[in-house]
Amino acid sequence: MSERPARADIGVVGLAVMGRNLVLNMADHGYVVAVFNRTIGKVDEFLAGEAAGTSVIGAHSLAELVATLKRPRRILLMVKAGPAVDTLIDSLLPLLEPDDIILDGGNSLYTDTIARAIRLEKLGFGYVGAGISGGEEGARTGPSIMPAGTYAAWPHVGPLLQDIAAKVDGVPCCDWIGPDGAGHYVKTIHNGIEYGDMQVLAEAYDIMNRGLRLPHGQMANVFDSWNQGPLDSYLVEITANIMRAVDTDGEPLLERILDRAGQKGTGKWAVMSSMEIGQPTTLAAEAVYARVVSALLDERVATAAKLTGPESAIADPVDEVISDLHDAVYAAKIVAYAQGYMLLQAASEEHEWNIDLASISSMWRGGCIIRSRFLGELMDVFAADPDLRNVLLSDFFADAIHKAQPGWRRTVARAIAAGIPVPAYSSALAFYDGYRSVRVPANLIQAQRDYFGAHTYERTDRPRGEFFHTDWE
Ligand code: NBP
Repeated sequence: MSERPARADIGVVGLAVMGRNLVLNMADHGYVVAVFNRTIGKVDEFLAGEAAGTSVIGAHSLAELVATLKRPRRILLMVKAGPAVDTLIDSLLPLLEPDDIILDGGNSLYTDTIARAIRLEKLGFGYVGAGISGGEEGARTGPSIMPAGTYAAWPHVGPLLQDIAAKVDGVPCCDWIGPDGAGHYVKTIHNGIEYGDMQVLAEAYDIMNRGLRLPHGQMANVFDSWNQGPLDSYLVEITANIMRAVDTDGEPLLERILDRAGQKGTGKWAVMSSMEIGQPTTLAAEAVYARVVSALLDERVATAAKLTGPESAIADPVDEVISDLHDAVYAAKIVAYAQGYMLLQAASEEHEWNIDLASISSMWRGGCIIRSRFLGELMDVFAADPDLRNVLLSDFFADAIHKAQPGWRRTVARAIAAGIPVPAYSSALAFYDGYRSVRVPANLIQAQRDYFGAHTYERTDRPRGEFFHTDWE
């Protein structure tokens, strides 16, 4: 391919599922996109296939890609997160000029993005770490995009990103989030919440399937009915569809799928960050651990023959169990978001990102995997009170969780009695009960720590900050 005039609006590097679909989305919106992929054959395949007849321009080298770009050059990396991003940055920098902008749309670890943004800004380039959610379909038709980094780059990349993003009530699910790694951090927390949402629905399926022995069509109807109310969301919608899907012999496909959940690490990153920052993101953690337990498939099968428990049957009337289950799902979901937003707030303060939670909620209303009616309500709550310290303290969600509480508790009790694990519902409830407790048994923990390690303790009858030690022996 010979050198071409600089007429491309943006360059995209990486033509796997996300890159290809984002490029087609950009082309649909009238942008001229130049593309490059490490395995060059994929460039030609793409141009001859899905991109045939579009304005997409192929490049067989990074130099050729750069030569096609209008200034300031904008290059979106859509490659596997990790060293590939640094390799590409190192290869691109000698080809670029100050004020050119590199965007990383992959699932990069936010601390990597912080380091890259600092490095590139020092060299005079713009760097944008943009979390993108919505999977293959979202990339093609409109994802949720969470960009952050060099603010001076925003006027050059914002209109394009907002054009290709999903829209809810005409508002793009994409807005500027803040400095350096804030966008990738927000995407990480999005994924932590997504893990929780998925686990909450998986537990509902387990209770209906193993506890109530409901046929799959009936379970699909339950999810459909939930999708008409406060649980209205993409994940509930696709769960109903999954319940209805059948294999070639007409039997439910779901039961043929190995119960061994995969993970690519973003849920784990959310939980690791919660540990580092000191926020109780317990539901996401339980969701990650539930996947880890699921992956111990061979061990579980061997253990099942040895360790006994109750018959996993729930004898209560089906309507009552389903109604309570709805409330457990709703309450656990509220806790999942409350915890996710607590972590966002704490990280925002620690990194001085100044993250706007109403804006984040707005961006998550469409395009992404956790899109839902619920996020519109969260947006309203934070728009009404930007200083709200916790989702649970808003009148709307406090009222909702109070109403859901009896059914939530009955669901946890039923599941425990039937030996069906409900780590999401029960850890959410444990958090709720702990978070609303004036006194928790940490006084004993402090006494034990002082006993064996002379770690000292504060007293209830003395000012905070005064420390005491007892000679316990
Ligand atoms: P993958 O994450 O599977 O990455 C494949 C792409 O990375 C290919 O273009 C590959 O080139 C390129 N690549 C690799 Br691998 N190593 C490279 C290197 N050293 N130098 C240059 N290119 C390299 O693609 P994806 O699923 O489209 O995801 C792209 C990014 O978006 C990832 O960070 C992912 O985590 C994120 N993301 C994915 C989804 C999703 O639903 N899949 C959703 C949201 C975000 P090759 O063709 O030569 O191997």
